[in-house]
Amino acid sequence: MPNVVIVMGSKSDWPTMQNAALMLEKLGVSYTAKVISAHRTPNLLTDFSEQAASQGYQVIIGGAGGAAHLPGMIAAHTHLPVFGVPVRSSQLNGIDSLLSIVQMPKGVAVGTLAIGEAGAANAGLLAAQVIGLQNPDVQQAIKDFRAEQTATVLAQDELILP
Ligand code: RP5
Repeated sequence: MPNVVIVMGSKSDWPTMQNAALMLEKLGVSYTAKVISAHRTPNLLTDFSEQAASQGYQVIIGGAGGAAHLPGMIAAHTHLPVFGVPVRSSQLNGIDSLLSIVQMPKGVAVGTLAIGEAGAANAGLLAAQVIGLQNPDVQQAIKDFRAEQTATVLAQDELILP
């Protein structure tokens, strides 16, 4: 069973959520992705969330847009860590998604990321960091990725300065 499961409310969320998948791939973390809607398939959402831990998943990434209850509802049904990604919506540009996900009442936690692609990529990174606690290969891949990122920025500086 993959370590991480990416859940999204609609197939239309995939262009955003694939950034989480790409990050997990880069860091060598096994994952799967599913479309489950909090509003349109509520019973499936409950079943999935209740069984996620016994299925062997270790981290859940939930992405949704608009009235984005998905990550919070998943978190309500599982003790696994849940990271929420606000998907940019057409009406309110993702502010609605962000506020829906971030304002969890005390007692049920969702780690909320930034709106859109950066948030999805960072959700993948955070999920990998959790998996990396028990997996030295993933931990090393994260260190390599960070070093690569640092080198890229330093190289940009050299290009600009005389
Ligand atoms: C949410 O509604 C989904 O997460 C998606 O971001 C949004 C729009 O869904 P579609 O109408 O594109 O299926 O539940």
